[in-house]
Amino acid sequence: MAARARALFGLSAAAFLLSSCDGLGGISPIFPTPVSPNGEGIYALYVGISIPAIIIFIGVEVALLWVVLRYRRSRQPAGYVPPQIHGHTGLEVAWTVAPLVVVLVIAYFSFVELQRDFQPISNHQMLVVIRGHQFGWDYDYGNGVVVHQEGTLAGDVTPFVVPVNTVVKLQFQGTDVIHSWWVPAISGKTDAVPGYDNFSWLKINQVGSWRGECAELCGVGHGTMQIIVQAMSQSDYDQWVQKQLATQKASPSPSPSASPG
Ligand SMILES: [Cu+2]
Repeated sequence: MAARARALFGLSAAAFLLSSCDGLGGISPIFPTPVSPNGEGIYALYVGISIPAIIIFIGVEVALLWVVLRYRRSRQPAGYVPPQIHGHTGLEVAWTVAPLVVVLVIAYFSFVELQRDFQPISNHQMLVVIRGHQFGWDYDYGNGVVVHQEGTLAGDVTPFVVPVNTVVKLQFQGTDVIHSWWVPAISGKTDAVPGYDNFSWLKINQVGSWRGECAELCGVGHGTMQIIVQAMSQSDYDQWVQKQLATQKASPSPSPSASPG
């Protein structure tokens, strides 16, 4: 009976996990296909760490089970004492150095990736200032276009539009509390902190839309802070800019420096 209940629970948990893959507004629990060089770098790093980690985990667990079963007390003569290795210098050095090497290799590749992804780059073709607020994101293109986006769970949020094949420098600011901008297919989590600017960048080589969300608990509306990044061809993007300029001129929105409401 207990086994059946467990099986049922396992099945429903699996069904929930699979059904939530493309749920409204959420991001997939499965790694998306990266579409920006930094997203690709993060994915490669993740795979490069995970595969050796899984191999080491399986190796340790198999060795442990083998020792526990093969050398269990009931199979040894009464009063048996196994060979003692306490104080064995060679072994002590080996099992100190081996994990140290593993951790240093992970640290090195992680550090290189972080340096690549979160620098204020200077070879960009476009700069967008992304401001996190309670609860949504503003995208300031610096040419008069400011996309003011309010978070919602009732459908899709206003997308952050970029042209394809363009290096876009991203400058992050927080207008009230700390938020974190995260689109897994494109970049790592970047905190939007009041009074301190963080930087990242993106370069998307295909037309499409990718989802993300705020990754820093920032208040009651945190769950509504969805992100949609939409990459357009350069000509579509230029048209989009003209349309934004026209509508913003028709109904001027409050300047981004206005006090948060
Ligand atoms: Cu937030």
